[in-house]
Amino acid sequence: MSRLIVISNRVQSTGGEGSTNQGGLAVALSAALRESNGIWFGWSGDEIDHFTGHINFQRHGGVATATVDLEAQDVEEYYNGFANRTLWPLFHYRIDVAEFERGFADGYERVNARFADTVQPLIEPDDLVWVHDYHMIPLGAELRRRGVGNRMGFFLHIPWPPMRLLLALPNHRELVEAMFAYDVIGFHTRDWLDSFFDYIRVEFPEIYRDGEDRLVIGDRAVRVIACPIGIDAAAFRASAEQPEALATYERMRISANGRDLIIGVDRLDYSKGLQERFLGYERFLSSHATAHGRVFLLQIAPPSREDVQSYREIRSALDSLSGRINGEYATVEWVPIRYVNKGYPRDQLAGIYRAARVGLVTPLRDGMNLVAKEYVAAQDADDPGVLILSRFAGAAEQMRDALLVNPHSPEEIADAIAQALSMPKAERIRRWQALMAGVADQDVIWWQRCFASALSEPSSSPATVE
Ligand code: ADQ
Repeated sequence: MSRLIVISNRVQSTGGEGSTNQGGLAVALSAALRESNGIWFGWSGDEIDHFTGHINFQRHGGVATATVDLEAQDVEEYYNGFANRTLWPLFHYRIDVAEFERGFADGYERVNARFADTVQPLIEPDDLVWVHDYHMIPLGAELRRRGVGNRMGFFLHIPWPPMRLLLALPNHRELVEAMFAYDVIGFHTRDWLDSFFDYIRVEFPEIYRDGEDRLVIGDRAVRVIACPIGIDAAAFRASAEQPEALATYERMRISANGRDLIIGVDRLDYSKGLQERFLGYERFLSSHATAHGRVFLLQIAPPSREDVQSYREIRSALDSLSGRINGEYATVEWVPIRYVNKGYPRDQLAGIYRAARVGLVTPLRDGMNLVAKEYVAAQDADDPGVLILSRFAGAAEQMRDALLVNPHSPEEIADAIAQALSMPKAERIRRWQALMAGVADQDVIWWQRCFASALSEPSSSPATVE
């Protein structure tokens, strides 16, 4: 079995066996890394005065990690800049908040070159290299320039934008050309994959598409696959029945005091559609007076990326919107929105999901959205809640038995909330069983195998990118 080298912006907590705060991605990659005796490489999250390329090796829960520190200017231009102020908004269809600064693009290139210089000596001839996400798109090409001939794959965790949006990026061709250095490119959904092929057809007409999933570029082939990420379904389901989750569930039930709980859990990000969600809920309150005092929305949204202006703006917009709705509808004994700006440990989160009659997951765009899957996995099989899911989340491609809504439409959100709250138990159970079967079947280990098997199948001779 070949050794796996995983490269991502941040190395996630690889915990120990049974660590309950590990995300699904960390679980799947840690398992594969442990099995193959591999290494997970990335930025430490720390800053240093001058970049040295010094690698800090550690071992957590049997997984070897290798991290480097970056200079403040690198963090500003590469991470806060090109990754989070240019690519993230553009790839989430938010060209209005995307910023196109040459300094950001330069910093992005510089940091990818630094990562390549640093990680290259760790790569041995038979290793499989798996690069993750939009922070690292050009890394594969940088490694090829340094003579790395290994099988290399790239997985994008966020949407791939429609061609016409991508054209707004000044260096779009360079960015996409760099992707041809990989042997396998993975997206979550057919939708993102189709947008990628559309772009290639128009911008690189000389590239031949061989069948469904191969691009022939000169003397080599790149496989392009849709491989949707899942959660660690069995573990999440089990954690919803552990004492910590059950205690949280009980606390939620007592605090709900017979009212129906609608739950939202998201990083505080403009792509998650939080304002639209609050407006949809407000529409529900304005058109369903009988629900007043009988239902409440708990929105858990820990702030993220607060160094970026657009994130500070969304936070303050949500503060005032939740205040306005509560001001209008609250009574002395009922608050319609409980808005909490902090994160919770996963087992407590599982208990909160389980206590919720409705899971409201309404991003405007999302590569996948794991909260939708976690909500389903945490439910009580005999009395499950109802998932309301945005059509524009990658997860909607698999989760057809959710109530699918257009997150821009307050009426659709309001109608779906009303439908969910009055749904007969038999229908709730039928929908949940279908959703749970998919979540359990295509879990995060399935996803890891789906990508890793494409990566380990030789399909072309190693490339050298000039
Ligand atoms: P994210 O944008 O971070 O991920 P998502 O898929 O929803 O979005 O995952 C969020 C994770 O963070 C979930 O596991 C959730 O439980 C956790 N989380 C969120 N809020 C939390 C809170 N308040 N407390 C504790 N935990 C919280 C990116 C892409 C997604 C894609 C994933 C994986 O944007 O589209 O699904 O990568 O590929």
